[in-house]
Order: sequence, then C-alpha cells, then structure tokens
Amino acid sequence: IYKWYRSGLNRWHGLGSTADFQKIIQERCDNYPQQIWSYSRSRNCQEIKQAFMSAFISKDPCKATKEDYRRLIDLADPTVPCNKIVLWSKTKELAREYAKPRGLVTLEDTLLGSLADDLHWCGEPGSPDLNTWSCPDWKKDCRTNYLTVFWEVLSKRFAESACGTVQVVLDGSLENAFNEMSIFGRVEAPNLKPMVTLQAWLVHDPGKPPRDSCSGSSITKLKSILSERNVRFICRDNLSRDEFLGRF
Ligand code: C8R
Repeated sequence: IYKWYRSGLNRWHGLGSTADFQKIIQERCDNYPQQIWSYSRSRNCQEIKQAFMSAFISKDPCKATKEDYRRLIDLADPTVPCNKIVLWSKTKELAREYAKPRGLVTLEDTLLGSLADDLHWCGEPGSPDLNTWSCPDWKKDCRTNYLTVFWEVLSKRFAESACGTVQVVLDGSLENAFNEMSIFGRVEAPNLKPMVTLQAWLVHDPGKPPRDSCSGSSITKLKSILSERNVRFICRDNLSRDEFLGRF
C-alpha cells in the first residue's frame, strides 16, 4: 500500500499546487497596476498564462530547466530603473514594507514576480492537470523542481538587470545573515553587474538580539563574492525594525 501511495500523485514531500492556480494567475495579471506596465513587455494576460502553464504541464516535476521558462520570461522580463531594486533573504515582508513607501521595487512588484508570489505549482507526466496533492520539495525530492527553477531564472534576470545602488535586506537575528545556499546567495549576489553598489541592511527582529554583523564571517563571504565581480559594498548593521523602517 505504501508503494502505491508513493508512486501516485501523493509521492512528493512538498505542498501540492495551489487550488485555482490558473484563475489566480489570470486575475493577478488582469489586475497588475497600470503605472508599472513598463516592467513588463507584454500585457497579454491570456498569452502570459498560457506560457506559464505550458512551461510545466505534462512534464516530469523534477526535470525543470531554464529553457522551460524562456518563453514566459521573454514575455514579461523584469526591467526596473536604476537605484530602485530591493533584494532580500528571509525578510520578504520587511523588505516589501521598506520598499513600498519609498517607491522601491522588489521582485514581487514586477509582473511575473507578482503572479507567482506565494503560489505552488507542478504537473504530472502524461496529464493535462496540476498535481494538487503534492509537489517536489527542494531538499527531500529534487532541486530541479519547477518552483525553484522559476525563482532562480527570474531572480537571475532581476539581479543582472540592476544598476546603480541595489539594496538588500538581511535578517541580523540569524547566525548567518548571508546564506550562500539561498537564492540571494547563490543566484542574485553572483550575478550583479560590475560597478553596481550593493547596500546591505542587517535588521534584527523585535525582542531578539542581533547575532550577525557586517564584520561577521557570513558577510565577509558576501564581500569576497562581490569584490571578485567589482561590485562595491556598503553595510549597515545593528538596526532594529523601527530604525530601519524610519519609525523611531
Ligand atoms: N526571490 C526568491 N524567492 C522568492 C521570491 C523572490 O522574489 N518571491 C517568493 N515568494 N519567493 P528566502 P532567498 C519564494 O530563503 O532564497 C528573489 C520562493 O519559493 O527567504 O534568498 C528576491 O529577489 C523561494 O524558494 O530567500 C530575493 O532577493 C523562497 O520564497 C531573493 O530572491 C525564498 O525565500 C530571495 O530568495
């Protein structure tokens, strides 16, 4: 019985596809705010939705490639003006709270980032449907799953496109505020263009002491990745949430 169970739609260890995935994509696309159209090339939501679905439907959910997403990314490449990009790692909500009133942009503000934010999706070979029971988990099943590859491809484009000063919000309450295995660590930092300046903010949680700092070993590792690429680095640590958000 266990064997049957694990060979069916339930065999993966991650959350299954979000219910109404297609409908949510369509709605988010239709409601994407007009004033930031310029971040995407195409406003044809039908076409975007179809490109998204055909990237993974009927395919082995552990065999995602960058090429699978090429058509989708080409329809809505993230392009943001210089000095406006905010990256983050383990701090999505805080980064968004910081970015919004300042007119800065996280990947979730671009069309494709907003479509996929907080959703899960995978298909099943030989089936036209999404697997709503389970999808591969990064650690327990496979790294080349469609969710991970999507964020890697999109984050790489986002980081490569950045110019001027790029900011990154890191969690200073963690032992390693910079994690080389995160998407920021393995995809974004190593793909910033030479001459970009990265401004890092180490913000600690309310009620928690700061555990990492600009002179700690994880940030030293980040510095070395950046200096190889001629990316300048500025770092500010020991910030509380309120200090960082400008509320004293
Ligand atoms: N980025 C990556 N992952 C994203 C994402 C995004 O914009 N938006 C969502 N919802 N996700 P983490 P990280 C999901 O470990 O790995 C970009 C994905 O399922 O806290 O360093 C963004 O530009 C993904 O697996 O952060 C940002 O700068 C987790 O959230 C980095 O990459 C990643 O959560 C953040 O990626």
